[in-house]
Amino acid sequence: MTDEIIFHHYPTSPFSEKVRLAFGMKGLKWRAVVQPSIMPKPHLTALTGGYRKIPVMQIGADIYCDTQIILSEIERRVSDPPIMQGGMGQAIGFWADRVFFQASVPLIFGALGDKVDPAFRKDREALSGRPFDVAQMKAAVPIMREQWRAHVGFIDSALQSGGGWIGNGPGIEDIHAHMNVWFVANFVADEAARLLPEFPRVQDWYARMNAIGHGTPTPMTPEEAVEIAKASTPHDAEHEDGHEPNGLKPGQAVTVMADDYGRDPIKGTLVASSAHRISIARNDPAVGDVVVHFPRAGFWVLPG
Ligand SMILES: N[C@@H](CCC(=O)N[C@@H](CS)C(=O)NCC(=O)O)C(=O)O
Repeated sequence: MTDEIIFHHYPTSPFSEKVRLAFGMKGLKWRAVVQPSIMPKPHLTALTGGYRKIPVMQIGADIYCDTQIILSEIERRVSDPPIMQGGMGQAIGFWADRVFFQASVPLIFGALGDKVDPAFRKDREALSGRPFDVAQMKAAVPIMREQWRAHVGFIDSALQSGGGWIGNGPGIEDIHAHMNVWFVANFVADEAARLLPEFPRVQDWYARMNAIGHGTPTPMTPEEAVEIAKASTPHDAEHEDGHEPNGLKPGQAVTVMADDYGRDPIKGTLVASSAHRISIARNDPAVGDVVVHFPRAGFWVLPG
């Protein structure tokens, strides 16, 4: 029961689509908790300690924030079939999540223009710390269209080496590369219809990726997810990393925050750390004792 994968997401979230595809590649059963796409998200932030982004994976009282750590945890728990065989899979995620994503966002919201809900705009201004300027995004569409095309061109080059997948088989490289194509194709289909036909190999790969599906989700309410955390005990044991560059040690109070947007600080006590992961313990009356796991790349860890 406590090993059940609980996935906090919403259907239109492109970052969630990465993980849903990983569930599909591994044929997994999972529980789907739909969270709001704007604040407040009281059940989610009680579990995470303030991290508000989507998706979040929960297994009992262990909470995994960010697709980087979620994908590696899925691979660690369910190794068959493997989806992380290539060495640079996670690094490709940085390309997809940052520079490629930054070309997709104005392409989408520039096209949607005034149809974007004012409450959503306000929320995204708070998330990014910048104005959600639809006119500016609209003006940027021609430039971003060229950028987006060039990034799809990278996918096409990767597919040229044969095999039909970016890495050795369907895997994490494909999952990361797929995200922005899916995002644009789902929100501004005419833009995808304009740009993708130049790349028939990408179109073919995109259709095969979509056919992988999402495994088998069954719904769960946010309230139920919180109750499961409360009734469970986190699994991670304390582990001191002798290579911590700044000497962080288990038992120390730390604050973890994303380095890009949604930089809400999450406070806790260090349980374990490595080059790839930091795990912090926290207690909240609503959820009891939980351990929250973050990646290291793309997150800052501050003492105190
Ligand atoms: N680095 C994060 C990025 C996640 C992210 O930006 N998610 C978007 C949704 S796809 C988000 O949280 N937007 C704000 C929100 O949904 O409240 C990851 O890889 O999980």
